[in-house]
Amino acid sequence: MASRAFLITIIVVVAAAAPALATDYMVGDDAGWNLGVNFTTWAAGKDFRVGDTIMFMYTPGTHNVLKVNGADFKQCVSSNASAVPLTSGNDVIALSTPGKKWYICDVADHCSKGMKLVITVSEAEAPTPAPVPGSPSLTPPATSTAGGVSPLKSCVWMVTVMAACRMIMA
Ligand SMILES: *[C@@H]1O[C@H](CO)[C@@H](O)[C@H](O)[C@H]1NC(C)=O
Ligand SMILES: *[C@@H]1O[C@H](CO)[C@@H](O)[C@H](O)[C@H]1NC(C)=O
Ligand SMILES: [Cu+2]
Repeated sequence: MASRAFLITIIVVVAAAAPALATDYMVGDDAGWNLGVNFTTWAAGKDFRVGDTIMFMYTPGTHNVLKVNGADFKQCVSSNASAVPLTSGNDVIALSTPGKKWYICDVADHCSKGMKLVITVSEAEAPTPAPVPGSPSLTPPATSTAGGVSPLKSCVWMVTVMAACRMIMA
C-alpha cells in the first residue's frame, strides 16, 4: 500500500513537472529587477528558448519594464509612442518568438544606470540530427514548438509515466 501511494506520488510529481520543461527565469535572480544589478552578467550563459518565460520582480512604482528595439536600447530611450510599459512589479513575459529582445526600465535614469536587459531567444529545444559528412544535406524534420515542449522531452516524459504506471499495475 505504502509503495503504491509512493508511486502515485511520483506520477503526480512527474506529470506536474512536464509543462515546466520550459524554463521560468527570474530576472536578476533574488536581486530582482532593481538598480545595482548587472543584467548582462545575469543573462550571460543562459539558454533562452521559445516557450520559456522571464519574470521581472520589483516593488510596484519603483520601476517598470519596457520592451524596446536595439537602437533605443543602446541609447536608453523609447521612440515608440504606442509602447506601454509593464508596471505590476511581477511582470511575466512569455518568450514566444526567437530573436533578440530588449527591455529597459523607463523610470528616471535607471536604464543608463544599468536597468537594461538584452537576451537572445532560440527556437524551442529539439533534437537535431547530426549531418552525415559527404551525404546530400538533409533537411531536419520540422520541429514542433507548440506549447514550448519539444517532442523529445514529451517522449521522455511519456515513457517515464508509462513505466511508473506499469510498476503500479504489477
Ligand atoms: C556588467 O558586467 C560586464 C561584464 O560581465 C561588464 O562588461 C559591464 O560593463 C557591466 N555593466 C555595468 C553596468 O556595470
Ligand atoms: C511599438 O509598440 C507596440 C505596442 O507594444 C508594438 O506592437 C509595435 O510593434 C512597436 N513598434 C515598433 C516599431 O517597435
Ligand atoms: Cu528602474
